Amino acid sequence: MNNTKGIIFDLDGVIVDTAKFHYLAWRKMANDLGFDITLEQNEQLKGVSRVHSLQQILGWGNKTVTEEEFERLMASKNEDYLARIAHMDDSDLLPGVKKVLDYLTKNDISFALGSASRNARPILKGLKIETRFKGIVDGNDVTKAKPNPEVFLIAAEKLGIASEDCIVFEDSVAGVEAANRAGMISIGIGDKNILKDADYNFADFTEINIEFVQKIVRK
Ligand code: B16
Ligand code: MG
Repeated sequence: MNNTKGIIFDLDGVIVDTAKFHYLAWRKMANDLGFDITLEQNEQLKGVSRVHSLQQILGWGNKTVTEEEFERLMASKNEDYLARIAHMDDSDLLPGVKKVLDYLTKNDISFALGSASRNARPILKGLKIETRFKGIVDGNDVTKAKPNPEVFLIAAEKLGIASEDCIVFEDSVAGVEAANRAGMISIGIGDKNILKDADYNFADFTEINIEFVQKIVRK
C-alpha cells in the first residue's frame, strides 16, 4: 500500500525559470503592436494558457485582430519563446529543485507534472528529467485551463493517488487556485503576498529543506 502523498509540480517558474522568457516574448510581441506590458500584468499571465494569455494582452492594448492574425501572433510568440529557451540543459533547473527531486526518487515517492505549457515535454527532455516523472500532464492534455483544476486532477489520476493526498508546487495565482479547487495542498513558490491563497509559501526551492518535504509527504 502506498503510504506517501503524491507530488505534482508545475513547470514554468517552479522547476525551470522559463517564466521570464514567456514574459520577454509576450512583451516583444506587444511592443511590436505598439504597447507595453508590465511585470505586474505578467503575474496575471503566469500559469495561463497561450490562447488566454494572448486574449488578455490584446485586451490590455485595446487591440482587436482577425482570427488569422491571432493565430499568427501566437505562432510567432512561440517561435520567439522557443528560440530563447533553445539551449536549456540540466544546469537550468532552478536552484534547490534537484535536491527535492533526488530525495523523492530515492524514497520512491511518485511525482507528476501539471503544466499549462504545450512545450513541457521538450523542456523536460532538455533538462534531462523527463523519465523521472510518473505522469506528465501539459497544455496538450487538457480542455480547461488553470484556474480550472483539470490539469491537476488528471495528474493525480496518473499518480493513482486521491486528490486530497496530492501536493502541488505552483508559482502562479491561477495554479494555486486550481490546486485549491482540486482539494489538494498548495505550495506557493514566489511572492507570498501574491500567492496568498497557498497553504504554504516559499520564495524558492532553496528555502525548502528535506525535513519539510519528509513531513508533508507522510500520509
Ligand atoms: P506555452 P506552467 C504556463 O506554464 C506558463 O506559466 C504560462 O506563462 C504560459 O502561457 C503557459 O504555460 C502556456 O505555455 O505557450 O509554452 O504552451 O507555469 O503551467 O508550467
Ligand atoms: Mg508556472
